[in-house]
Amino acid sequence: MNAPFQSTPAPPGSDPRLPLKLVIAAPRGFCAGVDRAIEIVERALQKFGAPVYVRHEIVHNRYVVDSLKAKGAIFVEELDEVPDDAPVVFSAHGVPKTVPAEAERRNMLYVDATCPLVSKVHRQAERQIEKGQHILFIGHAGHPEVVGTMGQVPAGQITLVETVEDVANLRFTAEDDLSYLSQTTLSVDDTHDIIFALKERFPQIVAPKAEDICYATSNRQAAVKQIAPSCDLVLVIGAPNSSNSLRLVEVAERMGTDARLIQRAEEIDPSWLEGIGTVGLTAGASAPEKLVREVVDRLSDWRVVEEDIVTTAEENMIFKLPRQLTE
Ligand code: 0O3
Ligand code: SF4
Repeated sequence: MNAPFQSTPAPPGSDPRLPLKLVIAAPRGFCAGVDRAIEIVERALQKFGAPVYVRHEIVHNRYVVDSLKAKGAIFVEELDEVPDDAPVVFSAHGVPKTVPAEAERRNMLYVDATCPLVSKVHRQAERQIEKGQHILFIGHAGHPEVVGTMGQVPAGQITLVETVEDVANLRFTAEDDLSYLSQTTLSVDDTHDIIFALKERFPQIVAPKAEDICYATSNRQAAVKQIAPSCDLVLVIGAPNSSNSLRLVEVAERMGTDARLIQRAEEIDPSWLEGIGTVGLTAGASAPEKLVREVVDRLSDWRVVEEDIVTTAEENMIFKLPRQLTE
């Protein structure tokens, strides 16, 4: 005898009749530095053939890394994992000076995919040291960009500052020659607070020529600020080790809106949508647009999604590729 037909109950939070407003932030996702870094690996694969080694994740995104692995890239953390005769690309986050120095000593073929906006901070650090200033560097300890930028100058001439509290504990005086710089992917608001505290304690401190937090970081944060108040939940596509993506979650939470960092659509639990009418969606600078569409599709499996794109800035930045790969 056939079992009586039973329909599977819809998961909590899903109701195919209920509309879900989806507010998609713009700008979101890839920035010019990430586009360039990925293209560098792809062109290096075409020019030199596989395998091409990449020191550190080219950008902090598993989907991007896996796609490049499938084309023949091999990801390692340190240069000593790369054979002398294999080409190697340095990640978009930048490297300390010791890394290209070692590559040159070993006569290696290397391509530097450091974002030009990170390199600009590197050059500023060198100039500040030449002027005899001690650098107070605002950033997150252990992040590869911080390791890279701090590694542009002699160890005793740069001090990491992570919080406003750190400023109070610095052992410098109002007579010391000081300047500051920052990581490019920080919270705009937190960094302003730290800079305010630095200027209060050290009125003589020299500021960088232009703000180090990059256009992509600040545009993505401003877009989340704009959409978060009208959302019940904000989804941020990005990796747990992606500084700029983590900052987007913080921005939404500070606006009083629940926010979740997800790497892929499959991580979304339909129960998150229970009682929710509006979801905000954005993506960190290292998250491909394909993953945004994947999220829209998954939400559409459960609810009637009405998309609304909110644009707070236009971006048209493009960075040149290294000459090694265009000649
Ligand atoms: O620096 P962050 O962890 O945000 O790096 P991502 O996620 O790879 O994004 C690209 C940003 C970058 C390469 C440094 O500015
Ligand atoms: Fe460059 Fe900014 Fe993108 Fe970092 S987030 S890679 S600094 S453009």
